[in-house]
Amino acid sequence: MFRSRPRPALLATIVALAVALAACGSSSSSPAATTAPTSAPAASSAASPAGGGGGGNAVTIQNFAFGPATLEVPVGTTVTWTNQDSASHTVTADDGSFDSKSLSTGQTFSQTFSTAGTFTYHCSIHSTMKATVTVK
Ligand SMILES: [Cu+2]
Repeated sequence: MFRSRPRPALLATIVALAVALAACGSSSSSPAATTAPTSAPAASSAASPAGGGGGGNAVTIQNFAFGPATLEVPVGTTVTWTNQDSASHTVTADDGSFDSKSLSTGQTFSQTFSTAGTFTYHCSIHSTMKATVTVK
């Protein structure tokens, strides 16, 4: 009669553990199945120039640098620069063919490239800021 006492407690522990494991297993498997199909194709749009009007013609000025530092666009593309720094910057062609003048935070500058070639540009305020637009 002494030995029958521990059994119900042990059984209750095992049942509780089994329920916890079962709940854990079923809740983690169902969300994984629903997220799988749609995630892959959306990520590439920011980097690729495909489409001609959307993602491949923007340059961000941030942390005293142009990003991307090398941008390749088709002839006829209008490239837009956006200054996201708290400091002012310029977008100035090395050959003087375009110049944004000083852009303060949040301001944009657009330049249409109608001839093929490699166009190097810089910030006239910070001489270390250099970048390239390749038009082809
Ligand atoms: Cu600058």
